[in-house]
Amino acid sequence: RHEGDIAIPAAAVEAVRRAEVITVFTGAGMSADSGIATFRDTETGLWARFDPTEIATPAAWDNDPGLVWAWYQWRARLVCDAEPNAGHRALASLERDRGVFVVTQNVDDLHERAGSTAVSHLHGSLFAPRCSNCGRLYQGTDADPERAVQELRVEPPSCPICLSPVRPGVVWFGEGLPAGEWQAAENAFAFADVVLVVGTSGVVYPAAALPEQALDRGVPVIEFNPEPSALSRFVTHSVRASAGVGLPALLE
Ligand code: BJW
Ligand code: ZN
Repeated sequence: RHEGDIAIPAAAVEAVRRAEVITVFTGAGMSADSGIATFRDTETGLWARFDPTEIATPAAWDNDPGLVWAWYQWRARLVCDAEPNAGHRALASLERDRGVFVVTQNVDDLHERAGSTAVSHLHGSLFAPRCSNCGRLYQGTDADPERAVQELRVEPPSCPICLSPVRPGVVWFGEGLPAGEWQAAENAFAFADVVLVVGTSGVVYPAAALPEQALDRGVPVIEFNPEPSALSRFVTHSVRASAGVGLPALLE
């Protein structure tokens, strides 16, 4: 085997080969091999300046919208400058060959840029800001990522209809998940014959309940994560590999 001799359990390979419906659940670790930092192990760069689990909250937005807006602008810029990795590409080619549904907690667009088309974004998107008051999607182009990188605060743009500040189109703690995306995810898990869990700590609910429900139905769940996660004790197979190595090894 190539890909650095990652050992994929034969039963896992067989479960994927036999499955009619394949559902994939991804978290921040999916994009780590693209150079995008994860949430809960962030020692480096600008991430060290803010705790993402504190800034990704409605309270942070209420207290300091300029800081929160700049932070998301900065992250959007990092994603634009990044490329999908071999793991994203393996999932896209699996969709072309076999069909697969990706349920992602990620707010980046790397699955789509790798070629996946069936993707549900449970926690929203960096690229769909909307009015904080009336909810209207913001189409403006006055985003100035360079400024966000240089300055700590950038005044968010105003809604052209109600003049309220435009907010990032992501789901913060205490907020509900987008209903349509959640419904699609529940269906994808309800019909799955096999589930791949990639690069998530499995601590954020209700998302983390989806693989648990599949396990309760007796569906094999295969985890790809270089470190143990909250889900590791329950999954059927744990592959201790990064997404960019483990997924191509599974699907080669
Ligand atoms: C690699 C790798 C490599 C590294 N390859 N892997 C039940 C019990 C307790 C609390 C709750 C509950 N139900 C709901 C809650 C509250 C809350 C919650 O879950 N809290 C817990 C933390 C305790 N949930 C919510 O508030 C949710 N809403 C909700 O429940 O609404 C209903 C409601 C409303 C009102 C009142 C009550 C209920 C909303 C959750 C929104 C989460 N939002 C964020 C931010 C999004 C915007 C942004 O990006 O800024 O979503 S938080 C953050 O965590 C982000 C992520 O999507 C999410 C999950 O993180 P993820 O992806 O798992 O990343 P990490 O960093 O944690 O893990 C990375 C993993 O990758 C690690 O395991 C690494 O080892 C691994 N890795 N390199 C593969 N190369
Ligand atoms: Zn508005």
